[in-house]
Amino acid sequence: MARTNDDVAAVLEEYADLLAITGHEDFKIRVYQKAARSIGAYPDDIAGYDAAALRRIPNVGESIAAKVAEYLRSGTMAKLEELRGRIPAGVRALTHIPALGPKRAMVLHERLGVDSPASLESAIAAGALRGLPGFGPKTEENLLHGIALLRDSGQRVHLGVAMPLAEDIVAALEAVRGCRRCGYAGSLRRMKDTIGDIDVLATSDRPRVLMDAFVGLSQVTEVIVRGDKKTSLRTGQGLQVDLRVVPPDAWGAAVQYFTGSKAHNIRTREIAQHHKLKLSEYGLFDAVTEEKIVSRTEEEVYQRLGLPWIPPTLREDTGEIEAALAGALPDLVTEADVRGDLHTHTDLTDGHASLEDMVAAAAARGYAYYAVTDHGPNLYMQQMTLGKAVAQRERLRELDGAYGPRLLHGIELNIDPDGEVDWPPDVLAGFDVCVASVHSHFDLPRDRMTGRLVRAAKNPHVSIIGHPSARLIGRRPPIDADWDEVFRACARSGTALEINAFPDRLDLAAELIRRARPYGVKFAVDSDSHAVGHLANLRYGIGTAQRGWLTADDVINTWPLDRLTAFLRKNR
Ligand code: DGT
Ligand code: CA
Ligand code: CA
Ligand code: ZN
Repeated sequence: MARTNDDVAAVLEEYADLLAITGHEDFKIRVYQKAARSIGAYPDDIAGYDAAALRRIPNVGESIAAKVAEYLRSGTMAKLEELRGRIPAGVRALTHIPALGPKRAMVLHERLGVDSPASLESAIAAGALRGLPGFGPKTEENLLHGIALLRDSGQRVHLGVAMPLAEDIVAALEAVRGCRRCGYAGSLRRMKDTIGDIDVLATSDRPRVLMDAFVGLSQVTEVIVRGDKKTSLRTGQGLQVDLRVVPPDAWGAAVQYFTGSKAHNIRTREIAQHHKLKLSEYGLFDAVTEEKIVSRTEEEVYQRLGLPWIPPTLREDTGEIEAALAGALPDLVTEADVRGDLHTHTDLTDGHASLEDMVAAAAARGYAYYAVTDHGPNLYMQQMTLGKAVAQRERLRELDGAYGPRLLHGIELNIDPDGEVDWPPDVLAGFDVCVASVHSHFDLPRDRMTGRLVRAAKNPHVSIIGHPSARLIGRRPPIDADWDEVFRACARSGTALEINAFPDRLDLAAELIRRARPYGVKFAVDSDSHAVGHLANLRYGIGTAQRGWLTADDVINTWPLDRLTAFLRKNR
């Protein structure tokens, strides 16, 4: 997705937040939020657009177009600056605490002078909220939980933020004269679901030129440290980026070292010592003579340690060293194995693109099949009806094959607190694929939550449980269930668990995937796209699947269509 669009979307969201804090009408706030989402999802880069061009974007009216044009021209918006001047940044941070809306954040600011999550914590501890209307003891508990959640997510960002930024930086550095190789390492290369900082590695005989280019990047707002071996800086989003430059022949050793994880590296160093070798970011050396043995490629480094090359997504010291020594590393699923996407939306519900545009984009990705799964009627604000679904099905059948992929007509059902879904069996039977997801009642007691998911899995029409834990990274914790019980039910009933590739979900998470696999559970790696640009998020889901040690055979949307459709029918 285009950088400018994300940038503008963030600015409009901030503006909407500030409007909410200053007590503006809900409808006005929603207008900005909707525009933010539309611009974020708009497929073309809006850099350089004028107001007239901006107005062609859905949900962008005259006054927003003018503000955005001003921002694109000048890098700022007068109205936004005015509000920023009135509201301390910490108060806006308060609105990001789950369980605290903007209105109540403003009450806390005005009545108690609370101006950050930390000062709210102190105020609660001091009992300052007692007696404030609308803040009972239960609220205090929720707020403390919300603050903890916010802190856990810390300054870490999800892959959807870090990856495009890292790719832009790598591309910019590769273009610098004297740069021999450049790539990202660290948790990003391991495709961890959250990233603390971005580690970029380059080889060059002239490191200073690279460092100059690095600190001169447009994304940089602060240089933290600058040296010839390592330079660290901070971007506008507050994210730290480290660049390390090593001599050209040290690439393999350096990328192995800085990919980590720390725990994995401790093991590889131990193995080196065991062989009377010494492993560093500069190479693998003889421990006695200090003579360099290998350093050019990762493969050589691993090989001299008596190991096959280990995929970065496995490098967490959770069994990959033992598997490598035993010749039992999994043959991991890759993005190239994927033949289709089984959970996507259109503008019939909350998607931003038409059926035709989504299907054309799926075709451009070379998919053999593609499922459209708009929201079922029980997600009331989406206003789905059976009539609309059937009309969509007819249109989809007309388009089938016209663009390339076989089109599957699906629906994303809502699992109610008892495990029931939106429509009766005879209606569900009309769909090619039913995804069923939890979209409400996230706090049921464990027993009820488990029963709910098991019941949904046993439904003969439900083929995939969508984003099974319902977590939103940094915003909502996973639901609590007896997952082993759920996995058993899914394996027995032939229901796939989704690996939702949306970067703020990545759900199931890798740890649960790995725990589910031995039960014989199958998985669907889906983009849950709400816009054309989201289809490419699939790679984050594949990274997560790899971190869960999955092979292509474990993932139903790598299968040929006939095997897939047999699975989706669940022996009905
Ligand atoms: P993150 O940034 O918290 O998401 O996680 P990582 O794994 O990217 O960690 P980071 O950025 O601290 O370090 C990058 C890699 O460098 C790490 O995975 C392993 C390697 N490394 C090995 N030894 C050390 C060390 O002593 N200090 C640091 N900073 N990195 C080390
Ligand atoms: Ca890092
Ligand atoms: Ca780092
Ligand atoms: Zn959903």
